[in-house]
Amino acid sequence: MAAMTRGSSTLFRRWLTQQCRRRSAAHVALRLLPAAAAATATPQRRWPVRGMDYRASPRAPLHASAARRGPVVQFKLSDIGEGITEVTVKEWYVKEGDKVSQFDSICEVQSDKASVTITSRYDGVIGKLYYRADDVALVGKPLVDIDTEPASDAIQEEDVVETPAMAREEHTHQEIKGLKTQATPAVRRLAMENNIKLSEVVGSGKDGRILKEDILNFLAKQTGAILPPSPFRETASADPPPAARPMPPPPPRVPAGRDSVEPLKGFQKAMAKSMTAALAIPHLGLCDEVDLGRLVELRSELAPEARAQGLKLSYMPFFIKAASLCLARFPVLNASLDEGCQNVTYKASHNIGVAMDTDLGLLVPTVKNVQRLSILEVAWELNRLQELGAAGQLGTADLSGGTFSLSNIGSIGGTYARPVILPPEVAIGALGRIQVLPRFDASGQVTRAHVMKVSWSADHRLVDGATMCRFSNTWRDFLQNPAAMLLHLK
Ligand code: CAO
Repeated sequence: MAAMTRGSSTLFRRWLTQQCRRRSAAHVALRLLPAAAAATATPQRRWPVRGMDYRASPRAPLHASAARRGPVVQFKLSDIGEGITEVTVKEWYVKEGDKVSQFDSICEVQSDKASVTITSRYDGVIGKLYYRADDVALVGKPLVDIDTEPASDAIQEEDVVETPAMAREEHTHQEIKGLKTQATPAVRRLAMENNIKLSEVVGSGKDGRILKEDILNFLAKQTGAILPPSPFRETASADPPPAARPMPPPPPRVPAGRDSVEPLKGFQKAMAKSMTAALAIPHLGLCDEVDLGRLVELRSELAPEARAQGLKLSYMPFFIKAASLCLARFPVLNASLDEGCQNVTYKASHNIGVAMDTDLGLLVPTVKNVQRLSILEVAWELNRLQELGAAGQLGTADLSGGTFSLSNIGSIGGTYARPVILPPEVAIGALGRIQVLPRFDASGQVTRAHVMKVSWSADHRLVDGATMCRFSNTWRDFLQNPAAMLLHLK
């Protein structure tokens, strides 16, 4: 345990977070944290029906203390901007009768552009929840009632505070017993789910900020949790062959013998919209294969060093950096075309979108300004985006501004793909699975090669096949001889 690397601690954190999030975590807490269990295992968690005044229901005694409180504030979902008129309520962090303080997370909502945490502006007790999880909430309509404490600020008509996922670090805080305790909504939610008082946790972040790690360490100390086996340790000694990720089969959603109709929501709706727009682009396709033998060797040399720094170094950072070096030579692939096909904008930044398979569906967060980043910096950024993606916390800042995209379908197992361009970008590459295959070397001998197929799509209104092919050749050459990239790094 003492020798635990930051890498394995990241995995541990992820594992422990998942454990905490799962409904069965109530049982873990039940066994190890009796107080927490009492709160989480209460079987009466019934959601109010939309439009129904719950205080008129038999559960009204929950609010018996309301008479001693200040007025009831009706939070309305305020304008989130970007023309968003509706959002999906992904998760409630509170239930009726819960006490909340200012800046406590109320719920997570998801538009077709980003996930947003709604936080409280008042101290008080949660009254009516107007939606269930997964309902569509409308901008300008009530979201939740709060029976405020008399000292709370003046009541306003429209009073939802929304915090874009990426702005959380800077803007969220919580007052506890006169001390300013800083923590992100996700951290406070984790604490809340496990009945941990933030005031009892020592923050190891900047200015005493409480990090997720602090909560998990606190929880681990209380529960005596044992570190799960670390995949990093398992593969550390061997030369790890790149392996496809095991994916659990999706849960069956259609009851046998009956069709079911569901509205498209959130990111799925966004995918439908952007892919329909992509149909207007005449796609040019080009495929090639890359022998990644040297890169496989180089990565296995560098991975332990990266791991020691708490970083997972996959092949992606090399693919991304090589693409950026090529975009510098072929700027037309890092451009966009206006609607009337009158003007081309050549983008200064190489913001490389990475197709990511998440529980929320396909997301394409972008690694920004790759032209200025080292391979290690790209890896850090990718690790950060993957962690946010896994936690369903990618915000607008990370999901917008892409200028070129890569889709590593090979990490799941595909060989070829026909990637669809994400407008307003003009090109995308899909990377297949690295396979060990026989190939001839320069002297005609059959050798064991690490072959990856790459499939490019480009907007044929702007990019011709010859340019796409030259770009692909250059990218391939960088990856077949990764040391050559050194010459171009700043
Ligand atoms: N061939 C073989 N193995 C590969 C591989 C490939 N092309 N790409 C990655 N791997 C290996 C990695 O090296 C890693 O193995 P180790 O643990 O031994 O290092 C393992 O697969 C898992 O990698 P990863 O997926 O965690 O990390 P990554 O940086 O390679 O990829 C990401 C990140 C976000 C691209 C990937 O997780 C993902 O989501 N891929 C799916 C993309 C997708 O859905 N595309 C379709 C879009 S169109 O609908």
